[in-house]
Amino acid sequence: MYQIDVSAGKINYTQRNNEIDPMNACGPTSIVMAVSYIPELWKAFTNSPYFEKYNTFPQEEDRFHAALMDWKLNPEVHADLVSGLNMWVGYDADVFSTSVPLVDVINDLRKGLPVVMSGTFPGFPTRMASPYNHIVCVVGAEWLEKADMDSYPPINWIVDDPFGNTMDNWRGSGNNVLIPHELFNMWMKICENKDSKWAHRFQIKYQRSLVWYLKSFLIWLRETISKLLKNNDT
Ligand SMILES: [Ca+2]
Ligand SMILES: [Ca+2]
Repeated sequence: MYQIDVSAGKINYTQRNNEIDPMNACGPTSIVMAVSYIPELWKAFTNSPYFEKYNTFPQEEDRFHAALMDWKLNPEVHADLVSGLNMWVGYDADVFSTSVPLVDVINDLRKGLPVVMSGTFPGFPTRMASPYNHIVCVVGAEWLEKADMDSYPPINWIVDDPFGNTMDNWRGSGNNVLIPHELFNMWMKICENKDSKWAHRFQIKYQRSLVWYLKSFLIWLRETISKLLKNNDT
């Protein structure tokens, strides 16, 4: 098999050990995991004043989740995940659409960019009573022959699933789960529609706005003053 894997050599994230609402943290965990796989975007994420502001949480996905809640954004709503990440990094890093062709997802992977996607999973190999709406980070694809790598569809998609192994009812690690194309296409929203999928795609060329810098300065000022006051107290 010949693979593209944009997560190769990178740390895998699980939502199960999160401090904030782990059962419903697939969105923030998948977004932060994807961001961590893109060096330029990770730099923008960790340089943000919010990264320090929420540093009482050791895990980056909890920091992001806490910020979403402070900003009254719903971590299970795609538009809110987009607003949250873009506010955090200061530019339009996350572009969400409900009509992304899977060919475009492959093209992003070829450029080294993961894609965060949403699906309705019936449960595999054991079907669950009700399907599970879930968000995962798509990190690659694989083909049988090297010469096939330019073609579509791939044999398998490679997914970093924050909840666990998608192909074993989420038991065990969700790192680099191989999902056959037919199942992937059926489970990803819009389900059973070959052309349109829900996907967060990431942009790395950025221009932060003056407003963002001003906000960042105010956060820094507030944090610095509160630290100074604390030091004076002790
Ligand atoms: Ca975690
Ligand atoms: Ca991985």
